[in-house]
Amino acid sequence: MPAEKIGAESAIARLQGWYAAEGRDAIIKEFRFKDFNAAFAFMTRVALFAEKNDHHPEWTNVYNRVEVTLTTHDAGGVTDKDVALAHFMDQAAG
Ligand code: H2B
Repeated sequence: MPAEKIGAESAIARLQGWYAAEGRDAIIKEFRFKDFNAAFAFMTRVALFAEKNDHHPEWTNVYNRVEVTLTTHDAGGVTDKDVALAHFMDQAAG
């Protein structure tokens, strides 16, 4: 059974620094790090968590920046799985 859609607005109310995407039900945050090494270390930690939970980010990396979009493809929008992944990312970013 797919996770239940809660929507971007109720997700960002439970998070810090995330905002709603335009044109789709998703949440976005840009993380900035000291350098590429720090950014990639973050991505590695997140990748292991994502794989363990079978829930994966859409993201791009340019040097020390990682821009992340979270949504649950199976549900067609934001679910508790995205909130959990967002919380993990916020902690992993320190
Ligand atoms: N990640 C995200 N963000 N949304 C999904 O719906 C999703 C996923 N589904 N990772 C998983 C993988 C699914 O495709 C596999 C088959 O379990």
